[in-house]
Amino acid sequence: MAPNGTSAVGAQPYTEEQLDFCRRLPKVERHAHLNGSVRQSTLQELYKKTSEGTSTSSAASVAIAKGDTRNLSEMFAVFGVVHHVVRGAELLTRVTREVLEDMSADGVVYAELRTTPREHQDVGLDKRAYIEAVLQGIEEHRRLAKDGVCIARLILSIDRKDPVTVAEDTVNLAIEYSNRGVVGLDLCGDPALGWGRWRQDWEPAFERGRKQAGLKVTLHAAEMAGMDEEMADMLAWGPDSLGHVCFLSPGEELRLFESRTPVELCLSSNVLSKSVESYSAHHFGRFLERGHPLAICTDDVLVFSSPLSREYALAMSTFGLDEAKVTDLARDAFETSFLEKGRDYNEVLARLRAPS
Ligand code: 6MZ
Repeated sequence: MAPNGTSAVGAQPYTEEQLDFCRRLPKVERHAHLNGSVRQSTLQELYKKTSEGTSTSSAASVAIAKGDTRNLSEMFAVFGVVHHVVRGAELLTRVTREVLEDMSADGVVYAELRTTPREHQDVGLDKRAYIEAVLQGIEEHRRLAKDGVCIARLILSIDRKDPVTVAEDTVNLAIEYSNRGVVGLDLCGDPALGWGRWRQDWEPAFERGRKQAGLKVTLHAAEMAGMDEEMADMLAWGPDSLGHVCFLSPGEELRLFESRTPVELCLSSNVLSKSVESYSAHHFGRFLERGHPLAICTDDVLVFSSPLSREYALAMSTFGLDEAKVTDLARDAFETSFLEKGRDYNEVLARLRAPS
């Protein structure tokens, strides 16, 4: 047995018992993109109503399974399919509520949803109304949930492909909504389109959000090879959390370990988008062995068809974790979260600590 309850087991399919245990385990989701987490049946339903006719092939094409030849950059096209039909306040509220219902049914007790505020000009929705609609979905879920609430907070994403003016707008909105459910800022999007802009564009924007409103900052980092310089700059600045970190040189990985910056690790997303060769080769193993603060996350459940319980079960079987270790992982994930101290925090903590 290696430290922390791991063992050098290769990728094994999880058992029904493991999956069942992981479903019942109260969990925390820290990295879920709203439009990447839309319910598949809702997407199909919305496509049936479009002028493209009754074909649902566009909706079906968003799912990436084993053997899919699309690489990470090609994969980003799937979000356009979702953005094409999830338009207007009513739909944004509905999909947010459904995402939280699905998470709650999967045993998620706290979620940080992230989304990129967009204008939907065709239906007269501006970015402020976009955020309001998503917050409304969170509120509706809380009010209507029959089988347990998934408490949620919002993180506003800045897409790497957008000009810095868009980033500044997003920071302004995050500051404005910082006492109404927005807890942080994120840097996301296709890394191939927007790397090399950290110091000039992104760092000043995130710094302002942090200084003016105490917003937390999470960054998609090292999602493709050759991003060492950006990673070094990010670490020197000191984000609150980092997502993916698939392509770290040994030196950067060591610096990350030393910084103790929490990481959000998305096993299926990384394997299916071919950033990582296999589950057993996933850097999760090294981070776990090191005792580094981490949260297992889904990224885009619509695209990778793997809810959080399944991600836990995959980690459990691949890395030989026992139930006690997996329970610790779920609790430790909460330690890395952006949820402010208070009533919700205490409620989540109590649910995570309740005997299963
Ligand atoms: C980087 C990702 C991502 O914002 O419209 N997104 N960015 N890496 C990933 N890993 C595969 N998965 C999703 O959700 C969709 C947006 O999230 C980002 C992309 O910018 C995508 O357009 P929202 O709710």
